[in-house]
Amino acid sequence: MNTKDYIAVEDHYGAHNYKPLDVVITEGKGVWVKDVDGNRYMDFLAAYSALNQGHCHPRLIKIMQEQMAKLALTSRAFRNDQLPFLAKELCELTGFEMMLPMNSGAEAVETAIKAARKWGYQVKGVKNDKAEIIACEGNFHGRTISIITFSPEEQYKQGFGPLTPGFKMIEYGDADALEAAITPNTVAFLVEPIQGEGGVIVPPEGYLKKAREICDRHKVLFIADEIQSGLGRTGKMFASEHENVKPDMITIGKALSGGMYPVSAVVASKEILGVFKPGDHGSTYGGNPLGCAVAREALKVIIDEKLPQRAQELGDYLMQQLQKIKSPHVDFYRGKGLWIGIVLKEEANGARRFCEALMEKGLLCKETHWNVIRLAPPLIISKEEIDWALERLEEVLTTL
Ligand code: IF1
Repeated sequence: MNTKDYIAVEDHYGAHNYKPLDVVITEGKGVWVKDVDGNRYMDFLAAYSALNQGHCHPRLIKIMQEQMAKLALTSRAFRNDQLPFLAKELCELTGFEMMLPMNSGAEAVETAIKAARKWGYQVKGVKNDKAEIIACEGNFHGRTISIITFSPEEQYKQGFGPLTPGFKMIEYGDADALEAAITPNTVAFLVEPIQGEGGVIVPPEGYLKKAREICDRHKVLFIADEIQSGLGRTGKMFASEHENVKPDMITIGKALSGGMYPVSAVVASKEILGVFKPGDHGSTYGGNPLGCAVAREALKVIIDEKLPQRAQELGDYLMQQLQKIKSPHVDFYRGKGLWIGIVLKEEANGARRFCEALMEKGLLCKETHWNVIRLAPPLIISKEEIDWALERLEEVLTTL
């Protein structure tokens, strides 16, 4: 079987809710992957930052193998001996008091929404069923019905109604809009410190700090969705740290398991996560010993290998080198750490064809929106590997 055959089978039996680049990957190690035809590529997307530790990190393989041979799942009907440690270590890392484990990112966001609403009724005193949550234009928080309710992308919600009441949208990066949108029923402001799907959008300096102050003044919870921006990607452990902002709640996912297995979590204070009583919320796999064991090791790898610091230094280097490329197609570059959007001019005719050309040269990345090439390599990447990628980027950006 070759690439064509695999694609034919998938297109026949698999639902067509994606249009991936036509590369069928069969092996991965570090920043490198191999396809079924034996071609080698550098992965410059890292599964949307789930692979900050790189493909198949040896420490994560080892812990997975050990733990799965010992105990993989108990459900939360019983306790297991890994969850206490992940809870403690994640709280110590983030400076929060409590965590609640789930699996996918969307589930963590749903959990945060439920916690915020219940907190609104029990602590803030909002009347039952009146809670409002404010989200931003350009956001991406997942695919559940409630979350797509406040998606800015028509396609994500078209045909999936009826949607969920209780959400409001405001402009991203505009703190005054936040203040204006708050009512006595507002329980939370949900925001990505840097928007991923939005096109790697870094908000104006001081925005998060101002939003934090506004939330404090109105007793509104500040929820940072760090599922993509967290765990080192932007040069800090969490992107909110760039403005010294401490959210009331953080959603974490993706790299929490280093690509091994879906593990997500919400961290917050006891006042907030304490609203959950036995039976209020849960998940069969959430908090399972395999997921907890791999998450514990994934966090240790991020710390031991100084991935935030690497993202900072190598991200600065990548940005500097990109700026030197004289391309007729590039409008500008934006981003933070090892998370960069190459914004193309309107005349460039979209980012997709650039991603296809880069793939031909052995570099895998993915467009976002129509005109942004997003770069987000594993954070374990070396400077030499970045130079290798830069050669391909320069070639494609100057000759296509
Ligand atoms: C797909 C995007 C990235 C996220 C933030 C929650 C979630 C995500 C900030 C939900 C997920 C993923 C989903 C994936 C593609 C990807 C994505 F382009 F769609 F927006 F990364 F930029 N919060 N983002 O970025 O987490 O439930 O997926 O585990 O194909 O939908 P999930």
